[in-house]
Formats: sequence, C-alpha cells, structure tokens
Amino acid sequence: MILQITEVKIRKMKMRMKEPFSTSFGTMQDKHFMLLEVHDEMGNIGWGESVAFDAPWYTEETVETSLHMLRDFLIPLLLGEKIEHPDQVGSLFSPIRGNNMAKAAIECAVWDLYAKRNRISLAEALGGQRQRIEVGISIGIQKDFNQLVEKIQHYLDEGYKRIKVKVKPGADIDVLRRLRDVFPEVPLMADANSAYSLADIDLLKQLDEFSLLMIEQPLAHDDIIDHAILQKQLKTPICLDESIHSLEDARKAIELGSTKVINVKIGRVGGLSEAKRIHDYCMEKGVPVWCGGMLEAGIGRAHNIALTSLPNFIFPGDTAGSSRYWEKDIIEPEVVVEDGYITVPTAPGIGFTPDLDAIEKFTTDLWPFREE
Ligand code: OSB
Ligand code: MG
Repeated sequence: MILQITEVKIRKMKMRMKEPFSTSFGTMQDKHFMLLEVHDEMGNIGWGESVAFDAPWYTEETVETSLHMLRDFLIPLLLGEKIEHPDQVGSLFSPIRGNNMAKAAIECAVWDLYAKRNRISLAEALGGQRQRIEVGISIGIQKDFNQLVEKIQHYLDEGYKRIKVKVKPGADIDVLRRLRDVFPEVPLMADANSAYSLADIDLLKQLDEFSLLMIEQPLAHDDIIDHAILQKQLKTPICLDESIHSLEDARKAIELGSTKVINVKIGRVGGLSEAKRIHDYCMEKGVPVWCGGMLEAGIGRAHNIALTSLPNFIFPGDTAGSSRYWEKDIIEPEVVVEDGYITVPTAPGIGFTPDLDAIEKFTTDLWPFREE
C-alpha cells in the first residue's frame, strides 16, 4: 500500500511538569516541545512529538532549531511524497545533516500514519513481540538525601522495577553508598549526563562497590574513546546515552569497548527506523538495550512504548506513567503503570487517542503546511 502525504501541521506546545527535574546540567519544569500531525490522502492522521529542550544542554538541538529544520527543510522534503514504508523517510531526509530530533519528530508521525493506514498497531509494525513492558524510573537530583530516599520508596511502592538516580561531582559516591545501605537489593543505576572526565577515574572506580546495573554516560557527550579507556578499568558496565546518534555510532562504540549497554532514544538517533536498526544490531552482538526518556508528553511516550516491545529491550526503560510528569496528559487513556508494567496497546498506530481538548489548551502556535 502506498500513502501520500497531503498535509503536515506543527503545534508548538507548553506544558508544566508537576515537579522540576534536575540533572548534572540544570533544572527544568516547563516543557516546550512540538507536536507533528501528518495527514494522508484518505484523511488518516499520524502523530509525532519533538524531544529537543529549550536550551542545548543535552544535545545541540533546541525547540527553535527543530522548528527551523522542520519548516524550512524537512516538511518541504516530505509534502506530497508517496510513501510505501516509513524507512523511506530517512532517505528523503538524507540531504540534511544531523538535526536528529527534528527528523525523528516527523518520522515518528509517518510511522503512526503507516500503522493506522495498515490497521495494525505501531508495535506490530515495528516487529514488537511483548504484550507488556517493564518500567523503571529516572529520579532527578533532590534537595537532600532524605527526600531522595522518600522518592525512591514511593516509586518502589508503585511497582517501578528499576531505579535510576542522577549523579554529579559532589553528589555521587557518598550518595550511592548511603542509598545502598537503605536499599541493598534494589536494581539501581546512575546517570552522570557527561559530568566527568578521565581525570576523575579514581572516583569513578569506586562505583564498583555498589553493584550498579550500569553507569550511564559518565564522560563527554561526544566521546567514545575515553569511555573505552574507562570501561577497561571499571567492572560496572558503561551505558552510552548522549554519545550515540546512529547505528554507526553504536557499532563503533561496541567495537571499541566503550559501552556494554545502549540507551536508545528515538529522538537522539533520528527516528524509529534507526532505533530499530540499532536494536537489531545490538541483539546480534549480544548487547542489551533499553529505551531512554526525554520527559515526553503522551505522544512521545506512546512511541517509546511501541519501540520497547522489541525483544532486545532487556532492561526496564525510563518511560514512566503519565501521572509521574503531568497533572493531565494529552492522550486518552493516559499511560498507566501497573505492578511495574505498561500494557502495549493493540489498537491501530500508537494506540492512544490524542486528547484534542487538552492539546488545544497547551498549544501556543500552530502552522499548517499543504502542497501548493
Ligand atoms: O539522560 O536520560 C537522560 C531527562 C532529560 C534529559 C536527559 C535524560 C533524562 C532522564 C529522564 O533521565 C527520563 C524520563 O523520565 O523521561
Ligand atoms: Mg541519560
């Protein structure tokens, strides 16, 4: 079946999270992002969500750079095109270097549209096999240790199956040691968001005391060399996040020994097709992956859930329930976590219905694009 892209809409969105989220690079509470609608000639609509933040502290992309890429480059390349399979979107976008989050937002919408048009779930379209996925939670840096313990206990009580804490210089070894005293058995990991360098190697070696599942992105956001040097001296598996933008990055990092686990984020790698290629490659190499999060609203969350139904998503991901972030999410039903699992929807496409009233409420700008 061939579908034609007849219309694309960009909505700029603003939603406030229930609580601020703090990492080694700063704190955020207001979430600005874009929703993408892609229409076909039959009136079907696919939805995508951009994950770039306001400022370029995670990768170089921002809401405004994504908007520029979408309006001036990506949408013109896609409008009017006939698509047999979403894997083609990557080739249409190949004249544009980088800007993976902008590419992913619209590619994800095409995947949703493709699945809806074929009356299958997005999970099925991707080759997913799980009916439900295991869920972990990423907890931001807290004011003090007691608050962190309280938060962790709260999410364990809710059933979350893996705890990730954020670390930074000055809030690392000591915090982890005290956490292990309180929670000796909990599946625990730490994410440094690139806060260290090889000069910190003696400190990083102390991580091995805490039987962490892994240490996520300890070194520079654009490094795969120093991580290989570090991994040789560390028992704790390194998991790369920021450093992986493509299948080629994943291959090089694995061949160099820079990473033993990969955090796959759809936005960071430019879309679901590349995310699936990384998944397939890692599976072949015996390298487990898991799905990272970008504090998504419901549409982005739904894409993460479908991806996580693939078999080599071995560790619980960061895709928590809607209520962990939002008073009111933008999909119906919201994403719920039960006993630490999310049920993968079976309805066509992302399998959640966009809540148009909620979406309208959080929309600050809207741009429609049609073929001239
Ligand atoms: O490094 O995984 C990260 C949030 C924002 C930016 C980067 C990261 C994170 C998280 C939270 O860890 C994941 C989530 O709950 O969506
Ligand atoms: Mg991370």
